[in-house]
Amino acid sequence: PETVHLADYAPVPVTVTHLDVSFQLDPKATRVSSRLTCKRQGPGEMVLNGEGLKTLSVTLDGVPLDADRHTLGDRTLTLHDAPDEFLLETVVEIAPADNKALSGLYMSNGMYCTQCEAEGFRRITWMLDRPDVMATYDVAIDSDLPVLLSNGNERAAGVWHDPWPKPTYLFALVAGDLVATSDSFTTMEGKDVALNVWVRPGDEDRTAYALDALKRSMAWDEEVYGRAYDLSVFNIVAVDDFNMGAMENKGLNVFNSRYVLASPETATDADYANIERIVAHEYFHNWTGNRITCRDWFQLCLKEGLTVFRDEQFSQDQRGYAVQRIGDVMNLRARQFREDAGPLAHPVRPESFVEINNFYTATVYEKGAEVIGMLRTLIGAEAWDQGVALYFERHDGEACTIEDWLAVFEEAAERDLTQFKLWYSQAGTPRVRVTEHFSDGLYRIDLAQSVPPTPGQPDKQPMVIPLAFGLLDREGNEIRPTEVRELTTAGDSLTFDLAEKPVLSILRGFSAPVILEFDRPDADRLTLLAHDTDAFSRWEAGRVLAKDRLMRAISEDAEFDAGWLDAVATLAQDDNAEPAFRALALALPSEDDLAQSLHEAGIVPDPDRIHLTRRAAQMAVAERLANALPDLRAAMATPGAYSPAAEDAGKRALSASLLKLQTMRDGGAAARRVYDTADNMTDRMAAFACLLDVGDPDVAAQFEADWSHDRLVMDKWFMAQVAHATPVDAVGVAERLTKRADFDPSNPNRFRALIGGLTTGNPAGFHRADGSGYAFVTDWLLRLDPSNPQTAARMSTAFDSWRRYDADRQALVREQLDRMAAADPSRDLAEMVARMRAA
Ligand code: HT7
Ligand code: ZN
Repeated sequence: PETVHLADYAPVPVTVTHLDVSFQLDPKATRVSSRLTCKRQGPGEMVLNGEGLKTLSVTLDGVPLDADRHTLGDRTLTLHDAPDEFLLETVVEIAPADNKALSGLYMSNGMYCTQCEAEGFRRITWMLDRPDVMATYDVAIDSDLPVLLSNGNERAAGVWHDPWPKPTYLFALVAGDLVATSDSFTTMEGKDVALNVWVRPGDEDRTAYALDALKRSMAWDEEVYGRAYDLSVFNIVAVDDFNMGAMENKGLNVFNSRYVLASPETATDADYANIERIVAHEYFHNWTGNRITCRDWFQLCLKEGLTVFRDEQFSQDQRGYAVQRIGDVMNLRARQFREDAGPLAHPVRPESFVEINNFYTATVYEKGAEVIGMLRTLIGAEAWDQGVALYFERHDGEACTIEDWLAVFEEAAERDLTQFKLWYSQAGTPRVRVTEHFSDGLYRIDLAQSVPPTPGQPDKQPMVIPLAFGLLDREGNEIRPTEVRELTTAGDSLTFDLAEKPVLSILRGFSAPVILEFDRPDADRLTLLAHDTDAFSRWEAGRVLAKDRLMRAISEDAEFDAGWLDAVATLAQDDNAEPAFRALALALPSEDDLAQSLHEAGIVPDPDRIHLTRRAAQMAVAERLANALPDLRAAMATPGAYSPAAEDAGKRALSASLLKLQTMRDGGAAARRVYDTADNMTDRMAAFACLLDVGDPDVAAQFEADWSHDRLVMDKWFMAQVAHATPVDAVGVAERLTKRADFDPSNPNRFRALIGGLTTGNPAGFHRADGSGYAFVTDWLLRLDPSNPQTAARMSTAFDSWRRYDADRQALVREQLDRMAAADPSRDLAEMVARMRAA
């Protein structure tokens, strides 16, 4: 398959400025008639994209095209001598009911919907399917279905006009038997906007939170970024079959139903938080992505990194800075650091790809957001605000590049960002080694940076790394508040005149996405854990202590010492700290995190040993806190009606952590009481997980009896059973569940719940030494791939850490990668497998 290179970008010789498209909907034979207003902007042939289209006619200015004036290929329609201005009309037929790839126009539970990012529009009709071609749209939908939606404003039933020029990837059409929950919003410019959340009949009592999140997002973008909405209507539609989380189509966002539907009985606090974040994310794209879009797909981070940065800011404002930031860093480390450390490592702005869908990654999204956070830290809030304002003013209506983005900040901050730009082109997580020296009243910090080699990038240059730090005295009093220094060379030093050696609090707020290598006394970490003014650093100190204990227990059989257990217990009981923070402080590093850290320390990780040692550490914490657990849990009660807001959610999070510890001591008695009396899904799921952990024989059947009618709740049921099976049983449990009639692999949520329950939720089960986990996952990837290559390729990343493990496991994984490569996989899966095999 062809590799696309950033360096080969060239604008189109003929562009499309307007599209008139009409749909006669039919599951097996939808007719799409389109009229493209085309305009030449340079010499060359016009090459339109199409995929799987049955072409019924092609005319230019009303005249059927002569054979010598065009070439109709499988995936291209080439016009050899197109005039300067013309109308190109095509009629094609497609079969949405047969489209199981969920890209283009497809059907989900009798409803028509589209997914066009990145290159799905070409599966609908012939078009220049690339983001730098921006056109206005008129859409007419002919169908008996009651609700007919597209982008823009509605002119008549099923007739839509979108006045804002947009690329094809933002096109959307939805048709179905849907019901709306509606509201309105008046923008700061005085425009009244109708807001609708469309769902299948029966789901309408679960839309209130998404609608509320939408209104809060609209107000926030006005207040913080001065950005107002620009159409008369904003529609959100919930779809059960969806490859990703949601899609920001202009004026018509399409969502995976799991990120819209919520009620206290069916959704957990985490679900609510995700709905809030994703609704905001898609809404924020209206400016960062839609009004200003990407010139080409290599610039994906231009919209995604920035929009993640904005949704993280929004969530911090809604839920509290510290807890949100810690959660975002945990997510970054779990997904992006892992990606950066393996064969799939790539720059925030990749330079080549085979299949763009494989680059909707944690690196582009989450590291992309961190890069923007660093930019803001480096230039300061004022220059940031000026630069962002200039970006909106200068580039509204354009398809832009990272160069355009950085140029506005170079101007606003009067600063050369050439070195900073390396963050976009160099893959790999930088290491910053910190060493301290103190003598004769002089305190010196030596800093050294390095970036590890990654595929295709053996040598790296030093980056600009903003290091936020502060100093504490030995009693934990802050003696120097937070300041930021920039590390721009391979090595540098900071010096301070001080009477005694201080306690350094460095990388406050996680000021750069780097790995700190800092060997320091436990006493310093304990001081930070107890006293640091920066909540992130406080949490981080506890995390480093825990990881150190776990790594030594795994590799040297070390005991869990009383000093550490006391510190954990003190924090768990610290009423001055918010419950959500205490819950985060109680959470031990994940098994995957430990496996990666052991690997980096030169120790081959043993998944079973990691699993058992982590459980032993939990047991040690449970014993240390034993007498306090019931009262502590009681203090976290949230009487009154369920509220998904951060305060109550934090109490439930701590309560769930404590219940897990209590279960280790009482065999599930407390969890059983919670399960039987819970009035919300957060508490019920926490208890369900505990009961699965102790092998409760009835709870899975009870849960099923209560919830078999609810697809989203049953996804949780599938996932939890696999994730909480013992490692020995996990593959068998997963296999048994795949045989059920309600395991429908063509539904990505169900597929991800079950297969992800094993690969992510149960690492020791996935990495069974007999290779059964690897073979099971490969079987299912190969079954899914022919119909849904995007999701198969995405799920294949489970294998990206295979080089960490012992030779036997590596051989078993290689066998499966070879099997996939030999099975004539899709372009999507083939690219992923090739990259992982190359390692
Ligand atoms: N921009 C959206 C990305 C997306 C997507 C990409 C490929 C295939 C299917 C997809 N569905 C959604 C989502 C976002 O980042 O907001
Ligand atoms: Zn996005």
